[in-house]
This record gives sequence, C-alpha cells and structure tokens, in this order.
Amino acid sequence: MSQHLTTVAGVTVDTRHFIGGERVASADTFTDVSPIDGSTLGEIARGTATEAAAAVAAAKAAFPAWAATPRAERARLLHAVADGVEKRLEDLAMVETCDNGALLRSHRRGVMPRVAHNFRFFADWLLTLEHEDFDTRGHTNHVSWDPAGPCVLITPWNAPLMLATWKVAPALAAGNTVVLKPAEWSPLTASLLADIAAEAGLPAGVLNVVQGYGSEIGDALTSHPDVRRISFTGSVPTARRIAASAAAHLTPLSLELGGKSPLLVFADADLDLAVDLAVEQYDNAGQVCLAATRLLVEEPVAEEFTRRFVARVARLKQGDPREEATDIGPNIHPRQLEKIDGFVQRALAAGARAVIGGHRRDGRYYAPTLLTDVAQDSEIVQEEVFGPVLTLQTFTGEDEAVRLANDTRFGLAATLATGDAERAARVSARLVAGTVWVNCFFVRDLRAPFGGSRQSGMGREGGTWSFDFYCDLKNTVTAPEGFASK
Ligand code: TXE
Repeated sequence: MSQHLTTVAGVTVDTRHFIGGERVASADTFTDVSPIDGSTLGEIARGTATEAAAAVAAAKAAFPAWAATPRAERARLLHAVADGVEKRLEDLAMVETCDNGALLRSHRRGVMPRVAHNFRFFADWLLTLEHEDFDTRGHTNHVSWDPAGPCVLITPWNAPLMLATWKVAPALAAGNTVVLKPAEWSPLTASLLADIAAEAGLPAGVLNVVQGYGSEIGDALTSHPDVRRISFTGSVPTARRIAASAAAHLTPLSLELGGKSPLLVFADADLDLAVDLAVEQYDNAGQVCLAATRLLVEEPVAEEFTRRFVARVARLKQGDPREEATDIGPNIHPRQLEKIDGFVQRALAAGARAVIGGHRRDGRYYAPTLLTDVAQDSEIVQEEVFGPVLTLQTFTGEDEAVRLANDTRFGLAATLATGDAERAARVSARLVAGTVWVNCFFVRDLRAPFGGSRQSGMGREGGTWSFDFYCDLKNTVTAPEGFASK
C-alpha cells in the first residue's frame, strides 16, 4: 500500500488533497487520531498556502464549463453522487465513527442517508428555481440565478460529512465550483466524498478537497481574490478571523456558529416527554451546535423533572460508539476534554452543584453532567461547552422563562415543552432563535431556513436560502422595443 493511502476498519482512504481531479501530496503531514482509542488513523496531507492557491485555481478553471452545464445535467450528476454515497454508506458510516467518535448506529441509520438526501434535495430544488419575468411599463425584467464562482467551504468535526454536504450540495447545484476544507480532527470522509464524486463523473476541478490545520491553510483560502463565497460552520473566534480575512475582498460569508440554546419546560408539559428531550441533549457526547444545554424548568415541576431525568440518565450506556447498545461515545480529542472539564471545574468552584457527573471517565469520555445552582451571568450558563454538560435553572412564569432564554449572546435554537398550544405560540414569538422546536427536537427539513441569530451566525441554509447565498441574482431589463433597429 502506498504511503498516501491508509486503511480504516478495512476501508482505504487517500490521505492527500484532491485538486483538479488529481491526488496531490504536501511536503508535510499531520497525524489523524481516533477518539475511540487514540489509535493513529493516518498521516494526512498538511496543506499550506501553496495547495490552497492550487485548489482555488482548479476551481476557477473548472467554473465556466460547470456553470454552463445545463441544470438537468448538473442535477443528474448530483443524483449520481447521492447514489455513490448510498452505495458506500457502510464505509462512510464506519470511517466517520472511527474518525469523530459519534455513534455508528446514528451514522448508519440517520446521518449518511441524510448525506445522500442533501445531494438529491438540492439537485431537485435546482430544477424548480424559476427565472422570474415581469413587466415595467413595457420593459421586461428577467431575474436569473447566476452561479457565483469558486466557493470555499470550511467545516467542523462534530458532524463532518453531514455539515459539509449541506454546503457542497447547494453550492454545486447552483453551478459553482468548490474547495472544501474539512476539520483536521475528522478529515477522512471528505476524502471519500472526493472519490465518490469522481466516480459519479463530476468533472475535474468542480469539487476540490484540501486538508490541513485551519491556522495554516485557512487564511490563504478565505483571503483569496478569486473566491466568490465562503461558508463556514464552527466556532465564533474562528468566524471572526475568517470575517477579517474575507474583508480583504468583501467576499460574502455564511456563518453557522455555536449556541447555548435553552430547553424550556413549563409546568403544563408532558414531563416524560420533557425528560426525553433533555436526555437527547447528550447526543454526540454533547458536541452539537443546536444542543439545548440550558434546561429552564418551571418551579413547581423542577424537583420531579430532575428526579426523572437523573433516573433516565443512569440508564444511558457510555462506551465504544461502534457498539449498537452505546448511547454516548467519546469526545473528539483530549484537548476538547480538557476544555469541557475546565468549564465544569470552574463552575463547581464558583458554587455550582453537580447533580450527576462533573468529572471525566476513563479514556476519552466525559460523564453526562447536570449542574444546578448556577448564576445566569456565569461562564457555564453563557459559554458553549460542546460536551455532555447541561445546566438547570428554574423559572416562574413566561416572562422570566423568556428573559432567561434570550439572555446570552447566541440565538441558534430553542426547544419548548408545554401542553398549551397558545403558550407555545406566544413564547416562540418572543424567543431569539433561528429554530424553535415545540415538544420535539432536531427535526430538520431542508426546505426550511436554518441558521442562527446574534453570534450564532449570519445567513440561513436550506432550500431557497442556500441558492440565494450561492447565486448572484441578476435582473436583466429589456426595452419595450426589444431588438428592433431604428
Ligand atoms: O473549531 P474551529 P474548533 C465550537 C465548540 C468547540 C469550539 C472549538 O464550542 O468547542 O468551537 O472547536 C477551521 N481560517 N464549535 O477549534 O476552529 C478548522 O480547521 C480558516 C461549534 O475545532 O472553529 C475547521 O475546519 N479556517 C461548531 C473549522 O475551521 C479555520 C462546530 C472549525 O474549527 C481557521 C465546531 C482559520 N484561521 C466547533 N482556523 C458548530 N457550530 O457546530 C480554524 N479553521
């Protein structure tokens, strides 16, 4: 086996960049490690400004032909990519689990089928985009969705292929070419996607994948004058750096950032449902931007809610994410564990009480944690932990619930548990959040807008909103006389 290939759970993955349809090595590599057991998964090409420039050049060269490809043909090719994802679903699910530690059963049954769906959805949506025509005093306005050009897509490690394809699929459908930079903690499935796209017949240079540390290759991508769109999912500090870098050429940005979302449990809620919703927040070991990590529970039911919640969490099985029975896997990286524990220990030192958890477990696991006695303005209530750590505060009445819910710098999502439809409507209208779920969680339809308010992001993804972002809308106005010569 060549030094540029690695084998993960029997699946061969090319560890080089994918630029202009070719595999390209870097002078240096970095080690990709599994969160499950710390084993080395591969030596990955460590991209620099040189590979960034080459990838953007490849995307630029491929752009005119791809943009001019008839929509029906672009859609056909994206469906072929979806077919390829479905064909390799087991490989993708297993490699993703080894790489980022999220549950294999979720990758198999939920995530990877959704990855295929992302391509099918945007391929089909492309065919419904209308070129609008209307009349102004005899002049014809013709509004068209023009592809923007090369797009840089930078993605995180918590749901690597899922979040990448929310961007790749609409960007390609719209007629753009792409440079995808996956997170250095989970680089593998992006490389498999490059293989799948090539096998599906996507022309060289339409989808490029570069690997490496964001701090080393990021700036060369985001400050590049030929890049027409940047879409990023990740942390707020990195978003600030990217925004500053993109300012050089005023490159339009879409940002999907973190959150500190609330789950509001009203006294009239079905308490078992509310507990289920709360327990779900430990999914992916708490490494979910949408996670409702602040439990806000109405005073009269707080004690009973806590009792049932603790009993439910005691039944969760933490361990190897490849095993079917596992509910909570490891956290992504020792550095992330230190960060999580730092938040928890500082909260405890400030007077918080750990109802459950509050400590690390063997290896790379963090015990599911619930903290009470936390102040609204404390770090643990205000900052995103990105681990299995929830806080619980109580409230009395809707006004206080809404005040606490809205009192952070984020605005990604909110979840309500209530038995009263009118209350749900009233409270939802007052919440600052891109998505509000009522008596449910994590239901996501690609036709709906998705994104965050305040520091949770900029712009929305999904359906029309994705095409709005990835297209240059143009209005062509033609005189009443048309083309008659005078
Ligand atoms: O994210 P980064 P990190 C939050 C979460 C987590 C924290 C830190 O709170 O604990 O962020 O995670 C690339 N130019 N979220 O440090 O740095 C990087 O290589 C261009 C929430 O891993 O934001 C990776 O591909 N790119 C979140 C991507 O940015 C740069 C998901 C994300 O990494 C770059 C992940 C630069 N200068 C973390 N520096 C969510 N919203 O779901 C880094 N990158």
